[in-house]
Amino acid sequence: MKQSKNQPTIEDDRTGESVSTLVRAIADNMFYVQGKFSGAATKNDDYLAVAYTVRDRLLRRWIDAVESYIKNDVRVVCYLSAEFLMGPHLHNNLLNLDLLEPMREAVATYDVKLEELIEQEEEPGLGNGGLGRLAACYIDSLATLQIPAIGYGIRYEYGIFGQEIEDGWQVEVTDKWLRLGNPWELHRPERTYQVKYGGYTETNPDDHSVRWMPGSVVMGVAYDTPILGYKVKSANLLRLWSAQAPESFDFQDFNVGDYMGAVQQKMDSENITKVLYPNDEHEQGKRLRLQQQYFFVSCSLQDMIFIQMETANGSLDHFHQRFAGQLNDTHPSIAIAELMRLLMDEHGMAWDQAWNITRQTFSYTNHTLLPEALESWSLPLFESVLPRHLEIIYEINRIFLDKVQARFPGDDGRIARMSLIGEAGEKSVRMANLACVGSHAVNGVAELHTQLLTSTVLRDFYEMSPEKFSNKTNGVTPRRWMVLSNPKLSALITEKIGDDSWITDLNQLRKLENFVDDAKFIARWRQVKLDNKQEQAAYALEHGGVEVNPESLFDVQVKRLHEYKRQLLNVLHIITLYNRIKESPGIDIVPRTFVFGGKAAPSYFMAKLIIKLITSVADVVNNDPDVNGRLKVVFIPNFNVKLGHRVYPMADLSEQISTAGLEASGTGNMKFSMNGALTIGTLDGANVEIREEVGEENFFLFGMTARQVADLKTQGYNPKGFYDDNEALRLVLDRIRDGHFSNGDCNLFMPLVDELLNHDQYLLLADYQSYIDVQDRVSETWRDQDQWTRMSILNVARIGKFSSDRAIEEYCRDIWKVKPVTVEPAT
Ligand code: 26Q
Repeated sequence: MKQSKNQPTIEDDRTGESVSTLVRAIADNMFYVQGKFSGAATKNDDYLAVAYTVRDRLLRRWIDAVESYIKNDVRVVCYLSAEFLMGPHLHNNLLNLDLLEPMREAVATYDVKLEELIEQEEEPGLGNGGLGRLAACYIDSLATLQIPAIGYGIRYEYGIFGQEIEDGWQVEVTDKWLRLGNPWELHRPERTYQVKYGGYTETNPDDHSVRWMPGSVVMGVAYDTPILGYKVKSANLLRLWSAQAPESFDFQDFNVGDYMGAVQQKMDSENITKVLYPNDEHEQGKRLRLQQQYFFVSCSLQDMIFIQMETANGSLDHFHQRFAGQLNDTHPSIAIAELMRLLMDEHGMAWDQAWNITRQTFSYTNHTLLPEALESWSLPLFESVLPRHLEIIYEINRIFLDKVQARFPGDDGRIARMSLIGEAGEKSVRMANLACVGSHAVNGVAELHTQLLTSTVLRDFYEMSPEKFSNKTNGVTPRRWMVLSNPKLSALITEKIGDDSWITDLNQLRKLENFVDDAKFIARWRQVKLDNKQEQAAYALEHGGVEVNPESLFDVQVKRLHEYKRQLLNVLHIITLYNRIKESPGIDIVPRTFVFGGKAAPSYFMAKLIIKLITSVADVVNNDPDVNGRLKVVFIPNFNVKLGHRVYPMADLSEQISTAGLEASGTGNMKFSMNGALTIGTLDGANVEIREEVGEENFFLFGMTARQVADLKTQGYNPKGFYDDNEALRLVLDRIRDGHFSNGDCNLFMPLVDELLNHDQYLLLADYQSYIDVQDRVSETWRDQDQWTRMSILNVARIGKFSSDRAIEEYCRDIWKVKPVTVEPAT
């Protein structure tokens, strides 16, 4: 950073913040926080100085908000989630503070481009994908809607791994996101709690109270990140817990004489928050994962109890009126047993009162349908980590099963299915059952998902208490996923609608329908998309060495790699087109650029092999002279929030092609649509509702329905039959098997071909022809650019429902029973 010329020109009349104060503040932070003169600063120093300048401005609002919440004695939403995939903060905070332009000018006086500083920020990858990103969108909407809320989670030292591609294979590198410092968080050593593990319990024979004698203790310390709403005075809190060894605790109480053992224990305890588990479906229970879950839940509940005691004269009687605790999947569901334990064992409350408070506090969101993905813990493992909680769970179970027995006498099958303890095979603790029993509300994340939940995996619980169940279709924040990542489209929308109120009232996008036949508007809309594509084409060339044609149809699939998401079906289509070209090189074909992105869980062999197939097909297709650039295949390494900002705005076609009935909701589908991409998709998850909203004529539907999938499976599915009967499909699979994409190596992709021909669990072959037919219709539609653009405009105009603001309003109204609180700036 050079010396500032310090010649500010504008005074920002909206915020009252002048450019000259910003310039001054940046210099102060550079000197007093970084300990540098601007002349000696690195780019990261520049970024940090600006970030601290922004943080100072958010702290003010944050303090005002906290004061105002305490004064108003309001109910606070506590969103408990093992993952928060926040994405970079700087750009978002500048947008929310309405400081983008003044800051751009301020850093320009130092000869620095704001975009470079925004790019410099390394994102906190504290989540795997959909579920973690949903938590981040919800935190954004809670703040914007001025709902008092705390996001409670884990401050992983290493977030989701970085993905590199070597020789076409995924290689994982550790994500040391804290390496260069994190200016957005505040360390709160005064907010530290003890978390116990293992050991045994003792019951006092006189009063039956229970004492837990732990085998080890870990300290949890809070790190707070203020979360601003969009152009509002309030701010909320993301409080993440980091594990610390207790100071010399081990020496005195447990390990007298065993110095090495004590040091080992210290290292073990600090391991608890070391790393995020990189799989996005439940993997057979690992001890450390259970320790992580319990760790952040215990810290969070102790924190809530502390807050309540402070503000309610030491009484916990109204705890549930003070807090609404949302369980983001079963990962935090041990909270139900932990709150019982804290209220009874540590605060002397009787069972019935503690149970009433617990049930009225919690509600549970389910994010999956795969029965094998429902979380359960082996009983011996669970008991060795949480012996007291197991006792409490047994007691909850005993009382609960008595009720089931009374409602459905003699229905032993039902009782076995609903038990919190699984008895089939190895005994286990079933977390979804615990979450249902211990919550007053349970929800799915899309209409279809909720229907399937209540009719399959949670059916017994639904029949027992139907009033608890509801649907809350997911949503995403238009601040990050439109305004911040697609400024050109946003500016055009604001100009047409007449103001920017759509940013917090997304249904106003409907007004765009008035211009859908306006030729000038259509041309401008198309030009915005083309500009976005051009920018990304330049980026792809620079970073991936691939030359792509911005005029081609950008066909994009970005999401975690999973067989059920069917990236492989997309590849089958690419090879089908390739085969058509090889068959007759002169064929008239719509030029397409296929873009893939997504990480595979490191232990998921098939998913990694699919990545290798994509990159191998890319090598062949991109370099074949017959293809002559008409098809391009690009795999973007390390897809994350930051890359999402680039990818969604450039897409023409959004691939949402999971086997019907398996994708709970999807949220990428919403981001694409908001940015004017058309969807090719199955009737799965939120696709169903997106199609309903945008109109079936503006959505490319293909494939079997969830019902047809279930029926075909019960009839007995024979994938070979589809192979035998379909020549084009046969040619595609033969080309893969014969080593066409692996330099003649016939073994490399054999596991994929074998799976498709012999099992095809996700019914790719059954949906193949329908997919190809609709892809052909996509190409035909593309040839009429005006028609395509009209469909694109209508997608955006009708996507309002999928704002996370709508989703959060529904949670507030139906589940949390909370209302906004307007924050008055303190005087
Ligand atoms: C559990 C136990 C042990 C290790 C890992 C896990 C684990 C971690 C992450 C299990 C599941 C996840 C993440 C699941 C997820 O992201 N689900 C997605 O949630 C989105 C938001 O609701 C939906 O849109 C997607 O459809 C759903 O797949």
